[in-house]
Amino acid sequence: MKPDFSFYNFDVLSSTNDKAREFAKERKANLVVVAKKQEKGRGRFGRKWSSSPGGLYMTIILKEKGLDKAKYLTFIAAVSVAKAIRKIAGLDAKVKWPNDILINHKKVCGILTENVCTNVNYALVGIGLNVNQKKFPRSIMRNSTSIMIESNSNYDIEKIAKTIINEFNRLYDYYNKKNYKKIVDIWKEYSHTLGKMTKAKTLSGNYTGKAVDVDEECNLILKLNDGSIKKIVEADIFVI
Ligand code: BT5
Repeated sequence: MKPDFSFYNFDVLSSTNDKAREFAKERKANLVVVAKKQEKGRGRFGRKWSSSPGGLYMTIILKEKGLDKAKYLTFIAAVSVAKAIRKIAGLDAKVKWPNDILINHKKVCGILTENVCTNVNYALVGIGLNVNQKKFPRSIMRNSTSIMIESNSNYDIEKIAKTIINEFNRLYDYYNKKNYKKIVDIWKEYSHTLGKMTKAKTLSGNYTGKAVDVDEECNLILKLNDGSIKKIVEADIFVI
């Protein structure tokens, strides 16, 4: 059965993922925490997420199927955002492995999925989407964009949030039914990455090759220049 998500709205939070963690510890799930701005928005590996007013900052709290399954939630969230952008703004949004959404090769959204482990496990799916911002801090200006910048119009952030959650709910059905292959297949339809020459920066070194596939465990498969195949589990990637 599809969950009925309820929204909890805040003007300012340190991070919607932190507030969601508090709710999860109180055993609350199927909630969406939304803030108009964040004071300490974060990305993967403790990086900063620029969270000025005009963006959408939200975290979905879900009961987890297993800690190794959270990556499918990241994929579902990414596709939901891409679909919502296409529907509302008519822009060609694409998903970049593993957790970004791009418009015209620039980052419009990032996703941060975290876990809360008690005797019931929860997943916190954090989504940061640039909606009505007109500019960004200098350090990220070159590679960032917003729906406003790309379309020259302002959008109703609440409506976008609801559209994303509707799309998410539809895809979440596959997750509930453990149809993980379907999730990966749908993600591939929106992929910016596949078929492109790509550099992957991992903790164990850098690899350059053609992105030939994403496997059923959400790993990126690169065909390196020497013809060998390299499975990338976690990395930052750059299309070259
Ligand atoms: C991400 O990390 O892309 C995940 C971002 C998740 C943010 C949401 S907002 C709601 C929830 N609450 C939180 O505290 N977090 C989540 P990563 O792949 O590590 O990318 C981070 C990098 O993206 C930064 O180092 C910058 O280069 C860039 N960046 C930062 N802010 C950005 C923005 N607003 N738009 C585009 N790029 C940005």
